Amino acid sequence: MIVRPYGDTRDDGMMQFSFTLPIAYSVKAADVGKQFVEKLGFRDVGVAECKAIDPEFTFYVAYGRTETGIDPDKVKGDYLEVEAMDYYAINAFIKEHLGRKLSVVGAAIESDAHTVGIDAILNMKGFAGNYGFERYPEMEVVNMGSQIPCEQLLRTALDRHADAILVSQIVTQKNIHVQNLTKMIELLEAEGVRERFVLVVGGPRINNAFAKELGYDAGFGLRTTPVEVASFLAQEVARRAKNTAKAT
Ligand code: B12
Repeated sequence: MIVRPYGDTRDDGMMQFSFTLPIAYSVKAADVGKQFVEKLGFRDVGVAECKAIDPEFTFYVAYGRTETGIDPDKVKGDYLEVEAMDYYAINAFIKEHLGRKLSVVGAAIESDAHTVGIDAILNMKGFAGNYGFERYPEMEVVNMGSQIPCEQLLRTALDRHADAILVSQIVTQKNIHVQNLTKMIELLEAEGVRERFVLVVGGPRINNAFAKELGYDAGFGLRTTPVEVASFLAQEVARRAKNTAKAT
């Protein structure tokens, strides 16, 4: 079924925009913004806000109508599909299927100094009303913080016999995250230990398809909660343990 943006009534196609143009505010600034949105193909355009934010920049809030719709069922992608479990179910699952603690080492790697994302997943207090991994009795967690060289992260993961390595990348300017994330993969491969770990990356501009492309096992984006990541890890580590047991 095709759906369209909803403003006031179903299928009215109304959308709101906010953007900045590098022009000084003047009497014609509102028209410049309006015509810009019309050029994008929107009808019934209105400019609700038009303000100088600097002598050479004008900020806009505008709205407009589109005829374009989308069929959500036709959207295909590489999404991470994991059975959702809660905190209690995850701990019980690890106990039953692994019979030992699930060990995790995480860090924001290389130049990235942002700790809040990785803390949201690992710290006891967690994120959005969701306990972080340190609170899980069936998990063993090392949170190394930020600006951790890949070599140091790998060394710790090997020393701790970790099941999973969690990498955070927040800064994406000039594709620095691609360089850092590729470095981690290349290091794991060069050391011959890539298959030893479930390798996960997260950050506001990460998604599962992108993570897979780079050679990671899973990727998590904006507003990820610890329980989503823990559900994936518990199931994936248990699946690998079962395969190893079968093979031996
Ligand atoms: C706080 C902050 C800082 C603090 C960080 C302090 C700290 N101890 O972390 C300081 C001041 C140090 C900082 C510095 C810089 N920052 Co800064 N910072 C922010 C800010 C305001 C908030 C980030 C944050 O804490 N978000 C809250 C957390 C909970 O969200 P999150 O990080 O997205 O994490 C969630 C998910 O992404 C995911 N996730 C994240 N990591 C992981 C890992 C795993 C394994 C998993 C599963 C999930 C996961 O789960 C988390 C919970 O849902 C953002 C803007 C913003 N509003 O987002 C800019 C922002 C991230 N910073 C930015 C920049 C550019 C910088 C600097 C380069 C600025 C400069 N020129 O010096 C430096 C970089 C320094 C460096 N070497 O990295 C840009 C990045 C732009 C880009 N695309 O590259 C942003 C977006 C601001 C902006 N709009 O320009 N920053």
